Amino acid sequence: QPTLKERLAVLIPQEIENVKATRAEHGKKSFGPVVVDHLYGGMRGLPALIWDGSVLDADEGIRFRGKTIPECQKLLPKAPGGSEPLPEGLFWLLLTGEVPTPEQVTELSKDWAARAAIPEFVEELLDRCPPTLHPMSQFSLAVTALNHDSAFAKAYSQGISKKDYWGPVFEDSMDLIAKLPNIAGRIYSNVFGKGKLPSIDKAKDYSHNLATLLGFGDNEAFVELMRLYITIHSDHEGGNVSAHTGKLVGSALSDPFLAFGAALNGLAGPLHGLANQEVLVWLRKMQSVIGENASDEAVREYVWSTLKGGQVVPGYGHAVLRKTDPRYMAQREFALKHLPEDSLFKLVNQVYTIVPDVLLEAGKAKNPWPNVDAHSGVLLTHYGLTQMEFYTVLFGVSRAFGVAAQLIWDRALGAPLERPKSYSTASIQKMFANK
Ligand code: NMX
Ligand code: MLT
Repeated sequence: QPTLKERLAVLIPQEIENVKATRAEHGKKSFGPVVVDHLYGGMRGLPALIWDGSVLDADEGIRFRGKTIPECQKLLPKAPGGSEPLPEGLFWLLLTGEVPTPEQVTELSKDWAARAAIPEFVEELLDRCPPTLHPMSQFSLAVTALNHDSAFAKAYSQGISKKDYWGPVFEDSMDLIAKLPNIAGRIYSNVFGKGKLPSIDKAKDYSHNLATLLGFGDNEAFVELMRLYITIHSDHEGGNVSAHTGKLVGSALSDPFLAFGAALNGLAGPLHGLANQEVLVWLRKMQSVIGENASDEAVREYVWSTLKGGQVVPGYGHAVLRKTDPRYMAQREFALKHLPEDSLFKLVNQVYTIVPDVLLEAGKAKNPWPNVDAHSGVLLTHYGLTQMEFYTVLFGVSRAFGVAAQLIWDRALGAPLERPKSYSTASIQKMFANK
């Protein structure tokens, strides 16, 4: 059976021809007009990027290479005795569009375990960070520093030909993903005083090792949660802040460590990945104000007070989605199976029955339904991972899968430097005067 890199080497020339043919046939076709509001409105809905791993439908949610989350849960290989997909298989799917065999997934687990060690100077860098530095800042520092050993940066400085870029970018991407559990584990241990890190077990899958490094390796349900969590957070087409940032920075031929370090800085914003931390902060604050087991009316009033205070309700709304996020539903299914009686899960359900109506009544949010971040913190809290400042780091470990897959394809297909056109308000006024 071919390895992932061998399979890619076959697929790349075919895809180069496929893109050529697509451009020859459709290259001059229009998606419709670009209007001035696109420029002021955060480019919402503006077709601008190629992203092959996944496409988001406003009503149906994400499909990874055409497959929904339930389809991935069914089709991708699982660990012996497990029922959630192994993220190794999802990475294979994102990169190739194909479902790997269990043997191919096992080889990927082994490959990543073999690449997992981080350089000593990166360990020292993390050890010197004050515990008060947000885990996401530490994460981005460490990932950026991995650029020290970038195969692509080295090959570029030695004059590698454009047609060969994808090889070292593939190696860097594999190293990047493989090293994230050790980085995340070290940050968790340093910031939350968890003591000496265990080492990677080369016979275990990626999620099992991540769980072990966080101190939860003996809890099989938590390991399963990590498999589901990494699978569903990996990719959300190309326009979200982290994915787009990674692609943009990669387009300057910055190596995958620099590109993904930048992506993490975007993920660290409260309207994006940090929302999973914000949800827990908001829920806890609500409990401190209205008490536990509060009535629906008290919850409704609290939601209104959040809106009246000029704040957003974290975990609700989306720039593209217009229905409940299927990633929320996948986590809800997990909770119903593993922790139906959890009190925080019950609160999340209660909030789910109240917030959409309030947001609709308030009349501003285009999507009143919950997104992925409304649910993840509750699951982590249930198993004892209660440090909410850490939650976005786990989102970041997962997002590396989607960003890395596209970086490899971008370099394989010779994607150009991104450089859209910008305008000033004065220039727009001048351009459209008397029109
Ligand atoms: N609570 C309160 N107001 C909201 C919310 C919300 N959850 N969602 C949207 N709005 C407001 C939004 O702030 C904007 O107000 P204004 O006109 O005063 O600027 C108005 O509704 C229209 O915004 P939309 O067009 O519906 O949303 P947009 O595409 O601009 O933003 C989000 C999308 C996700 C940034 C926004 O819904 C939001 O801030 N949600 C809460 C934060 C969150 O959960 N983010 C995580 C997203 C998923 N992820 O992981 O990245
Ligand atoms: C994501 O997973 O990136 C978020 O849902 C945000 C988005 O898609 O814009």
